[in-house]
Amino acid sequence: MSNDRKIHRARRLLASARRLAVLTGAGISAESGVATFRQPGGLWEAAPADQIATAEGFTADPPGVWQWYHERRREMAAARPNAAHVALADLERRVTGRGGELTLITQNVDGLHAKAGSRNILHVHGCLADVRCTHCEFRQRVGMEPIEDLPTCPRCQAVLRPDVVWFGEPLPADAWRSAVQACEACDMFLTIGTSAIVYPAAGLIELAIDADAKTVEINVAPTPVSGLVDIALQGPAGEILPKLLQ
Ligand code: BV8
Ligand code: ZN
Repeated sequence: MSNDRKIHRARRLLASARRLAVLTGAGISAESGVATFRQPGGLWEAAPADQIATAEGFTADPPGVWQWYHERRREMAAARPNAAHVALADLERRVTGRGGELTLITQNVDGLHAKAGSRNILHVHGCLADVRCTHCEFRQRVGMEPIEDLPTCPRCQAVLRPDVVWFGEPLPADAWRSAVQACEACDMFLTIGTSAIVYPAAGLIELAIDADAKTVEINVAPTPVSGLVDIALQGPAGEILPKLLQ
């Protein structure tokens, strides 16, 4: 079936969906100039994830890991939501306006969904606008503006870390529980701009399929779930999502 026919089908499904769950990954921010992880030239090429995005990597070299995150925070501070983020915020208003609900589950830590006006957002991998203490309960929203190279806790002087989920770390319990509930109850599920290989987030797609929801993927390339979803739309999210709302 041609992409246009698929878009037409997905648009019709969206028009009648009442309980929507949406999972987004780095791809939805690509058109805002925020680097993705696993594409050629992506973030993981320069700095392998298992050295950078792990608690062990951070403990071994806090300044080095902070350096990498300062660079990403600078990129995110300059980034603006693109048409895909805006379309999702628009979709949330339409669905809630007709008495339905939309839960936006994001693996992204760039804060662009909130900037675009989305409200019901679950940051299952945390957010780079937040830091937390490596020793006590202190945490703070510092935004994306530059902070000290090696920030320390005002309470206990221990080094602060980005409040994001690293490999081998559990996801924030409340956000994860709400994400699972939303996917188990949804009648329609969209997976947008994610390579669908990082668990447990990628497992949400199978939850939605098992809940008999209508499932749609938007990605520029095939992923492990492209053959499992009802409709796999190939193309940039910034182009495809607005078409689904026309
Ligand atoms: C946990 C930190 C246990 C924040 C990240 C072996 C097998 C299976 C699993 C594992 C395994 N070994 C280890 C694991 C578990 C591991 C895992 O899944 N590893 C994978 C790599 C195999 N998971 C974990 O460790 C998780 N924790 O399991 O804890 C536990 C439980 C209880 C108690 C204690 C411990 C933690 C996972 C979170 C790790 N943190 N990031 C940050 O720095 O950003 S992961 C990182 O990958 C980001 O968070 C990112 O969100 C996530 C997923 O990547 P994507 O968002 O999908 O981005 P990617 O570049 O991969 O893909 C972009 C996509 O967009 C592509 O498909 C591309 O085609 C598309 N695209 C590009 N442009 C566009 C587009 N699409 C549309 N439009 C465009 N314009
Ligand atoms: Zn502290």
